[in-house]
Amino acid sequence: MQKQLAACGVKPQVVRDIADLQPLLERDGAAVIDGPECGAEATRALAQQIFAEKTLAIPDAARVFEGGEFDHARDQASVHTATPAHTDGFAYGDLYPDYMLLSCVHHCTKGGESVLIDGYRIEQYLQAHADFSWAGHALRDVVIDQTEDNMQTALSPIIMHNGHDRIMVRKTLNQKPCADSKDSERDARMIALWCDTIDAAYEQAPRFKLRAGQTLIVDNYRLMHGRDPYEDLQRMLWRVWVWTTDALGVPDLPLASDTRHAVASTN
Ligand SMILES: O=C(O)CCC(=O)C(=O)O
Ligand SMILES: [Fe+2]
Repeated sequence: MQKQLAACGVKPQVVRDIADLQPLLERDGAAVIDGPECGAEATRALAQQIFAEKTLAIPDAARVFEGGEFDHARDQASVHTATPAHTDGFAYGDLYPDYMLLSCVHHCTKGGESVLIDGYRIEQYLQAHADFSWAGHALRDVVIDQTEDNMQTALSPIIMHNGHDRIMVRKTLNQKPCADSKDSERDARMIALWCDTIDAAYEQAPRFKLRAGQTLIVDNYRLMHGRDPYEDLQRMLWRVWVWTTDALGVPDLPLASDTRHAVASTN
């Protein structure tokens, strides 16, 4: 099973031509483009070019250094520890963005490598496992509480269907059984298996360094991303979230590429 776990890590291919991205996004769930400018507006423009008529929303970019500049959970980010694999934008509840871009303005020479984990393969791994199969099969059925503190409510299964062709997986900071769960111990075990398997896959996954001038494009419905610790505080990226026609929906809220507008009281 170790081999199957290692196979959950994704090392994206690097290309120079926008036209090469779409097939790679479909195959691997991610790709890196080298060449286009990496500023805030340039990265939004790149996203618009990639997703073209499928684009529904591309909010302003967010500066990323030690967590997103305006993320509410930024106090939990540290350059000294790894950022574990996660889904972006879950503060928007079930309407999290289906794609995200990270464009690197300044990379660090030591550490800071990126990691991508394929959520579809994590599900398959759990389903195929003699002891964990029950959890692998429960992921699409059991409604849990995936609400980030003070943010948009999300009472939904860890793995969902978007209603047309896309499967959505999610790893948030604080997935827990619903208050009215019929078997909260079982639900907690399922959640722990999901999170622990992702963390174990993270340990074994291939690393890649996002270098200045490179932009990573991630299918945020399929892959979870994280990065290793680093020291150089000048490391800086722009993050751009994208909602396309493949998304479950676009939040009826002001949007940004961070969580500043996802606070529940704005409902
Ligand atoms: O620092 C990184 O490479 C990724 C940070 C991250 O997870 C994000 O900005 O969404
Ligand atoms: Fe992230």
